[in-house]
Amino acid sequence: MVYPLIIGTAGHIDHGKSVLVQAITGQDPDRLPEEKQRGMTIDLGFAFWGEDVAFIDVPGHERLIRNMVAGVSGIDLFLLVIAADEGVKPQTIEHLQILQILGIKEGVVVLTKTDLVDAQIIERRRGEVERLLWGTPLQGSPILPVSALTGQGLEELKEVLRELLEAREKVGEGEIFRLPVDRSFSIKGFGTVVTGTVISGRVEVGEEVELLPAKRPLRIRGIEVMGKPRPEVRRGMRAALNLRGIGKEEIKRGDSLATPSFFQPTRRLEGELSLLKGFPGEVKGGSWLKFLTGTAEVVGRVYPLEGRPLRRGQSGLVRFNLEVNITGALGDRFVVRIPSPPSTIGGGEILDPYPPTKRRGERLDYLNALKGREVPQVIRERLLWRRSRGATENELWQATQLPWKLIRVGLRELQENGNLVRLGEGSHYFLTSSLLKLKERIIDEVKGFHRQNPYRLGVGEDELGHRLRAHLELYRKALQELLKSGELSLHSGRKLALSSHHIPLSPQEEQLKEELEERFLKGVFSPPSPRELKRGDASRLMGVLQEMGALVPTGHSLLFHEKWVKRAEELLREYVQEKGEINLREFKEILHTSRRFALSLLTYFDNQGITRRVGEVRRLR
Ligand SMILES: Nc1nc2c(ncn2[C@@H]2O[C@H](COP(=O)(O)OP(=O)(O)OP(=O)(O)O)[C@@H](O)[C@H]2O)c(=O)[nH]1
Ligand SMILES: [Mg+2]
Repeated sequence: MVYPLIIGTAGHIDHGKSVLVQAITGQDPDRLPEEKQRGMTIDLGFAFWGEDVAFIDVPGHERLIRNMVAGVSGIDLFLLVIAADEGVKPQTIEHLQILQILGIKEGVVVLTKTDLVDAQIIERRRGEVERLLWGTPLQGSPILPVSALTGQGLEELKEVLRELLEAREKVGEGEIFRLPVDRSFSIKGFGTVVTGTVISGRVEVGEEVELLPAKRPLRIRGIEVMGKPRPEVRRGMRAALNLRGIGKEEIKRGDSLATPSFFQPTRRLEGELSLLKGFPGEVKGGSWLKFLTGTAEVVGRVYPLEGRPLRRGQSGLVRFNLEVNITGALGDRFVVRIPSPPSTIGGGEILDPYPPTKRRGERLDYLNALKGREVPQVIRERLLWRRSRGATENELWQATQLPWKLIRVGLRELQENGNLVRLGEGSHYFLTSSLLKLKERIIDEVKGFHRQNPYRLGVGEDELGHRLRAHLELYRKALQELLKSGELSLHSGRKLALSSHHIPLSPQEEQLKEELEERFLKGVFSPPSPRELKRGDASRLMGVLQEMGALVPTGHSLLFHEKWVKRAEELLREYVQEKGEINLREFKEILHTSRRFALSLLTYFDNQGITRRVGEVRRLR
């Protein structure tokens, strides 16, 4: 089958678009009774031309621009219709601008109703149209005189359209399925049907899709393309999808169907806005606008990001804060309009559909990288912003919406240049500079800790990690490097200290400390009472001994030397392994000590998870 293509009409009201579509296809695109009665198009009309071409017919009325934009988003060729008797009119110009903004460059201009004018006028109109197109990407498009009434010129027009269709390149599919809905209706005994043009990816009958921005899962019951049932539909095709489990009023123009869980609903987005040359005003921070993308139209405020208002003919990076959620992706085109006088003032391309809440200067580098599709630069900027939190390949893909393959290539390039570190079984990426920064921050924090706690050995590893809020993998990597290089040391109790750090003790204090330790060593399982010792310097030095792990606080405000705690544990284990359990009296007897000391140690072992208390006895865990 030839690749299906879509031709969209454009042009001023009553200039003969619908009649021309009917003359070409034999089908009347005006389907609503009201349209037939009033002789004007209100909503989008559709007609098939042979096996593989569809026409989307749009209304020309200035108040129906929204429908026009919805119709021509996703078309392959335009058919700009200008009545030869009237010539170029306001919506001729506006529709032309919208085609330009949406990036639709290929198509045909038809001078229609030629039966109403003489040859001289036709030539004058041709000159007018050439001037209109001059300097736009549409310059050089064929201009064909036709009369839908007499059929004059119709064959030539069809011929030119066929040639253009054949020359169209088949575009790549893209990874993610997306279809902006342009119509929703229900058919008796069939359920809800929506129509639209697939703008990326593909989908099959039976597949699950997600309704956006509602984020509701739906299943595809049936697919029709060009009026015929088909098992699947791909990018570029117009399709009617029969959906399971939803009423027609729950899905409307402006919604999208997509591969589940890739897109997020968003009301804040950033992109590049270009203003038309004819726009007399300026766009300042906070200006209200109508924002049209795909088949959606919403109201919102715009904020230029480069610190100056935008004027006619200018382009700049902007943020939109919309009133309601929409679905947007990198590369989606949008049109902006103002309500009074109602007119299109410009448009552009969405770059980041999910910017952070705050507008920061550093965002510009990121947006510019996205604009140029400089993949490694985009990844770098993104990771720079993520800092020590890093990102996975998947997160980068969803956040930037660049093709998966390009992200992979970009990551590899950055890694080969030494700009990236890949951690956690290779799934998490960080900038090398983030690792260096984190190492500096760790050193600073440890230094600060020493300054504030001179008599402590160091800061707890987990406590510091928590405070720094770094990704665990990166934190581990940073510590590992700092310990390896000898800048940091790890002490008992997983305490981190500068290797150069030592607790500042005078020779007298040092001696007193040794004496204290000696007393605890000599005490064995009957250590001295800390309360008695806690006088003057002794109290601080006992703190130092605890800090160093020499003294262990057990239960009931007692301290034992670390050596004897270990020994007590050994004796306890031996006993319990033989007897199955131990009670306080038995433990006291093995240790040759008092009830109070034995109980303190048992409580400690309970708390350490070594023993478990069962009634009057302890067992090993
Ligand atoms: N004489 C003559 N009249 C035509 C020709 N084509 C269209 N008309 C008439 O022009 C009027 C408008 O035609 P439509 O095709 O409905 O115009 P349209 O551009 O679709 O209008 P909207 O959809 O409302 O924007 C109708 O009364 C047609 O009969 C033509 O080639 N010759
Ligand atoms: Mg019409």
